[in-house]
Amino acid sequence: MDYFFTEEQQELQKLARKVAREKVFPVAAHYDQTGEFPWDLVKLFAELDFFRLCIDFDYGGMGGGVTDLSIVTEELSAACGGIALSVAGTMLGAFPIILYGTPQQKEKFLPAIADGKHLAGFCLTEPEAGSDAGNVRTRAVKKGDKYILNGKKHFITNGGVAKIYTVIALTNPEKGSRGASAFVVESDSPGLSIGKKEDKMGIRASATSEVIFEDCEVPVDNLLGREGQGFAVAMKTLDKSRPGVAAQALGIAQGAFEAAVNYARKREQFGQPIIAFQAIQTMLADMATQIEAARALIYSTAKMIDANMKNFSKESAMCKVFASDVAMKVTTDAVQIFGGYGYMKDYPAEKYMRDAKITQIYEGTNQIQRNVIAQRIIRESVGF
Ligand code: COS
Repeated sequence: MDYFFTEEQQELQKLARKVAREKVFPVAAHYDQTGEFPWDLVKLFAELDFFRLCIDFDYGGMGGGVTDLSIVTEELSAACGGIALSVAGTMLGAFPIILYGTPQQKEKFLPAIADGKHLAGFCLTEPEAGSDAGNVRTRAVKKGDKYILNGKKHFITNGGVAKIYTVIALTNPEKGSRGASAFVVESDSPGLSIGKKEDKMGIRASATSEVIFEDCEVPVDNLLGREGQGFAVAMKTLDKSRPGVAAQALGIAQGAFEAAVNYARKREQFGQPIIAFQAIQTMLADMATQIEAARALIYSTAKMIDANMKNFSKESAMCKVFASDVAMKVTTDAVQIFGGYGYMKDYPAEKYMRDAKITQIYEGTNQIQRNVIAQRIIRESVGF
């Protein structure tokens, strides 16, 4: 199907697809097994300008938007959802600066992110604040020209490999989520340390760690937006990043689908390739249809976001929920088509299935996404 990408976007898609096939897929199993961080590929993605896509021209970027990021994320995820996250996770960490930074803050932090020299991470989640994001406990107390941060963030994508963290902390705990504020915290700030690195089911090439603040000193100039605006910063960031998670899920589904088609062509049973059997054909037809429906939702939403649509919480949540559920179903069916081989690590199918699972969970579980969608429906519904 044609999603009316610009010429530049079509070129970007071609480039990302070539890199995914030639450079990412051949090493995907290695990074999955070792859990090492793919620094060599990060360097390559930087050279290919993937980190510049969503950043303004003024700050070393290419002035693109969610569509461009989704194109690259989809293509890279078809080869490895974990490796793709080095770019998408950095954009999640950078969105608060892009959305709320002053020109001075953007000038200070964005060019190095655009160059791919500094990765970024978004620090919202805490042990007691997962779905209930308003329940963060990390404190930020203003002392002279610094804020002093204390608390622990966990499950942080790019934790331990990022140089720039955008952090949500309470400046006024009595006000709950209305007392939260957002900060840019550099990894070498006094009092910042990296805790446990998680050993995960999937997306194992992506670093996920605790980020700990113990009397961590942050210059007052690093406050993003106003004091008390932190929850809004977090929610607006997630609205913008969730189509990217959907694109990751879409890529994972596409990769699993293509692997299943190839396998079904080659695998012979009862004297013929299993793709000749209607039972397999029906599964493949359903997989392809679901993938295309997810793609249509993601790229139409991405276009609306890039056209400066005012509020897109609902559409963004719809992309995430739909594409990640599709990814789970498609990758599970891909394992089924591979049969016993699908369960073995010698073939790529089981990795796609493991990688798909997180897309139903992170950046807001699919249960939370449905709440977001329902709240919007209730607010918007006018009846006949
Ligand atoms: N944009 C701007 N502001 C928003 C917003 C959005 N998309 N969503 C909510 N807000 C504002 C509300 O308007 C409200 O403002 P006021 O206090 O001024 O009225 C405030 O934020 C609180 O909103 P609400 O009462 O809806 O918040 P809840 O505590 O009920 O939580 C959910 C809302 C569940 C949607 C939110 O906590 C969430 O998204 N949770 C999932 C978090 C997540 O994705 N975690 C993954 C980790 S990040 S990788």
